[in-house]
Amino acid sequence: MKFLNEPLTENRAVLDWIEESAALTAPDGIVWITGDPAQTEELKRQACSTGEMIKLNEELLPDCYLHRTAVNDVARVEARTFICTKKKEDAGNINNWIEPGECRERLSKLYKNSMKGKTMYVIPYAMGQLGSEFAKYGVELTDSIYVVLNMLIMTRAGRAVGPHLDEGFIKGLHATATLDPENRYICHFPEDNTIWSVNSAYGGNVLLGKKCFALRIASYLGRKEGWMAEHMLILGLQSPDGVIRYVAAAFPSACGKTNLAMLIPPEYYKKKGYKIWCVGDDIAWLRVGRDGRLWAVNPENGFFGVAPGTNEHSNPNALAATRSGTIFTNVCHDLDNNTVWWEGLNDDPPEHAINWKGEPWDYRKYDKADKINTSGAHPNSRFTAPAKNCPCVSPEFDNPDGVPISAIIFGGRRAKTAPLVYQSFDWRHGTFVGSIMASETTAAAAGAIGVVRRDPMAMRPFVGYDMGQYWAHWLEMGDKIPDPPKIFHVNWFRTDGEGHFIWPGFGENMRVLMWILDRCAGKVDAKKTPIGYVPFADDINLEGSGVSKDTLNELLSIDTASWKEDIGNIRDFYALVGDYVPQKLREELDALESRLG
Ligand code: OXD
Ligand code: MN
Repeated sequence: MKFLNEPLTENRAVLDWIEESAALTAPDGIVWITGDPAQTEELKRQACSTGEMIKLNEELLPDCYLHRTAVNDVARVEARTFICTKKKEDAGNINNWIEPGECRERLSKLYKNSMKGKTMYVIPYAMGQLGSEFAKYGVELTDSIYVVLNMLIMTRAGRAVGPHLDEGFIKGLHATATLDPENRYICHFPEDNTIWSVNSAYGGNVLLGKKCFALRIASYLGRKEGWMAEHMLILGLQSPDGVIRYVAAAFPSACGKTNLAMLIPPEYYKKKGYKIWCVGDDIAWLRVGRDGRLWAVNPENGFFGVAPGTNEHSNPNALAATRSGTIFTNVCHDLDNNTVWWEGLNDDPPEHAINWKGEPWDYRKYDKADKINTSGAHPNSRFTAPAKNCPCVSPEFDNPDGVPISAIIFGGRRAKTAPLVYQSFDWRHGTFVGSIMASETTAAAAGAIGVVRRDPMAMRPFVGYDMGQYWAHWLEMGDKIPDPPKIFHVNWFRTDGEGHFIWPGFGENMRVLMWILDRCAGKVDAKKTPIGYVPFADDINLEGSGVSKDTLNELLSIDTASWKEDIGNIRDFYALVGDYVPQKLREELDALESRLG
């Protein structure tokens, strides 16, 4: 094997697999990623010398870089994402499936000699704190320096991981190949702890520790081993007495997960001494703790956040996290001061700039109706920032035991159906509430407005096996947690007759978190309704919010007609999920229908 530096393990399984992958892809040499600063600096230098990355203004954005992906390769591609279990029914009706043997044969042709003239990088990495009961290990092979540098931010990678590979590891093979979108594949072999990704260089498809491992493969392992991998943020809410209570929350994309995770309390609460700590913004791994509660870690080490819309008002903590040591992808390059810009950063777009496609950009030609072609930054442009940069990163961030979860929150974007907040009756009903989660398309997106997309637990694109069996796993976990979190549902997106949002959102969402935690502590009563427990309006503090009691009453009202309409849509979705939908959830659906009358 053409190792250009010392391997970080002598583990035969690791070395044999690298050898086999190198025989297929034929790189000129193989480099182990150590995480040593000298190696990282040399890789950055190389990437800048080839134009793969652009070094930004060292004074204004120290150690920050800009990268552009191919214009046809700017987002996760669900249609090209596959779960390759031996039996199709184990992947389920929601996932795309290819038989593993056929998949390997098809992809081997694409991998063949694809690294000729290139270096193969071997990235040993951990998801979770090294040595923690939660931690799992992986090795990603890639021909992209951009991937290496992102993985060094997003995971705990390098030398220290070597000895842990003996505990087992997930194999990830990524080749950039020709970036042919017709032959782009993101394939998971959960029965074989393997991920194959080819013909993409976009983060969500190629940073294999993230969605591929920490959600798809991990959800499969979690079911086998009795824990959970979820698409959830984790935050801690500290009261003036110093006590911190934690919640985990799952929302579909574009529903403000990163913003909630880094929320700044409204003045009213800040003055009293309340504070929010961010443990994670995207993924939670959850286990039953020795004390009978559910405990969570964020297996990642950085944030891969959407840049557009991030600003001093919407999320000052995320913005602060991107001011050093960050890789920007597909944002706008401000040539006057060699910094970056994106739509929604401020009202001051750069005069001389290069857009996300690498072309000269004139902000005067921006057309909201044609964002992709006229914006400076791609709507899905990203920052990859170290978690430690975030001013509100939790002191428990590195705690190998994680944090105890008091509440699980599901949420979606619903104009009418869901009230601002409600609580499920119990874990089983809460699992039902998660299974019927949905979001409506908005006027901003192409296509019809108000179309409901079911996105159970925000995991539709991320469950590595059958959705019905995933719900069954949720129910089984409920039986295993002696002191389970309470389960809630929130909706920040309710609108009035003219389609305007009636809840201010952002920091004001703290008021809803306070009610949720009061419910968990048994401090407030609630109104029992057909859908769950809804707050009494007096129990949500509106001081300084600008929201009137009448508006709050409207936010908390239940639109029975739209709920009844929803029942049919849920039945259709359950039919699509198929035979493994647990009987208990079907009963919950019938019970909801009969309570609605
Ligand atoms: C996502 C992401 O697509 O976190 O959910 O990038
Ligand atoms: Mn996500």
